[in-house]
Amino acid sequence: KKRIFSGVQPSGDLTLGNYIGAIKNWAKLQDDYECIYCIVDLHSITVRQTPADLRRRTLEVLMQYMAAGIDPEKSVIFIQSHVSAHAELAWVLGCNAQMGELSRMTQFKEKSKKHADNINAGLFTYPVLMAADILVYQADLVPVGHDQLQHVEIARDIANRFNHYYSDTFTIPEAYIPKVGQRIMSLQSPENKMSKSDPNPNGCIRLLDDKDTIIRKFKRAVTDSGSEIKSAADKPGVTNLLSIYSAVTNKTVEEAEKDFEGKGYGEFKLAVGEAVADTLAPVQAEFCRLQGDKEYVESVYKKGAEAASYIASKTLRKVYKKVGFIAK
Ligand code: AQP
Repeated sequence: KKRIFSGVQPSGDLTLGNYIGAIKNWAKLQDDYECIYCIVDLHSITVRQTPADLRRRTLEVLMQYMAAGIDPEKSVIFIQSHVSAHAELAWVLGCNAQMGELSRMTQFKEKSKKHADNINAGLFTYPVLMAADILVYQADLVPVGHDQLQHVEIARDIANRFNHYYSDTFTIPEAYIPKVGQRIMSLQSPENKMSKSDPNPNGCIRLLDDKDTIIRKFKRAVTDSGSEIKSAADKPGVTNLLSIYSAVTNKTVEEAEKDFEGKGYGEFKLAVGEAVADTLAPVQAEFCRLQGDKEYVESVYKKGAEAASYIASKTLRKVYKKVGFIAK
C-alpha cells in the first residue's frame, strides 16, 4: 500500500476550508492507503499562540479528525511534538535547503505581512519542518489544499537534493489535491482563502458552528453583480459558493449550476448553507460524544505517537548514518 501523510495546525478552530480541502478527503483515503495524520503543533508556534488555547485546540483538532471519520483503527493519528524525529530531521534538511528558495514561498511572504511584528526564523523555515514531516515517513502522497502545493514542491526538491548528494534515501512525495474544493475562499472576501485565523468571523465557517450561525453567515455571503448562478472568473463569490455546494453534496459544479438554474441569489445562499449544515451535523454530534470520552482520546494519540515514532526513527537513523554521524 502507498503511504499518505498530512496534517493541520492547531492554530485556530478548523474551518470549512480545512474540512473540504483536507480532512474530508483524508477519511476517504483510509481504505486504499496506509495513512498517517498529524496535528502539527510545532508548526503552529510560528505564529504566537496562547498556551492554554493551544493545548485545548490540539485536542479539539484531534477529536475533529476522528469525528470527520478518521478511524484510529485504520490510520495513525498523533501529535507532532510527541515524535521528536520531526524536529531532528528538520535540522538536517535545513542544512540542505537554500535561503533563496525559502524566500520565495508565498505563505512566508503573506504571513510576514500579516504578522509583521513577529517574523521569526521558524516562520521562514516552516517548509523545512513540513518537508521533515513528510519525508520522515517516506510518504508517497500528501493530500493538501492548493495553498500547500508550493510546500510539497520544496519538500520534493530537498529530498531530490539529499538523494543525489548522499544516495537514495527519501521517497519523493507527490501532492494529492482534491478536484473540487481545493481552494475554499472567504465568504466575505472571495479573493482570499478561507482561513482559520481570519479576524472577520463572517468570512469563515467553523466546523463546530451551529446551524443558525452557518445559515446566517451564508445569507451574508458576498455575491457578485448580475443574477446568474454560474461558475466564472468574474464571479468569485458565486463560484466559491458553487464549489462549496458541490464539495458537500458530492455533485459536479455543472450539476450544482443546474440545481440553481433560474433561481435567485437569496434562495441559492440558503440552500448552500443548509447543505453545509447537514454535512457538518453528524461531525459535530460525534465531536460532542468524543469530548465526553477523554480517556479514549488520550489512548488514541498515545498509540499514534508510538506507531509514528517507530517509522520515523528508522528514517532518522538512516539519515544520520548517510550524513556521517556516528551511531550511538
Ligand atoms: N481555504 C482552504 N481551502 C482548501 N483547503 C484549505 N486548507 C486550508 N485552508 C483551505 C487546507 O487545510 C490543511 C491544513 O491547513 P494548515 O492548518 O496547515 O494551515 P493553513 O493552510 O495555513 O490553513 P489556514 O486555515 O489558513 O490556517 P492559518 O490561518 O493558521 O494559516 C492544508 O492541507 C490546507 O491546504
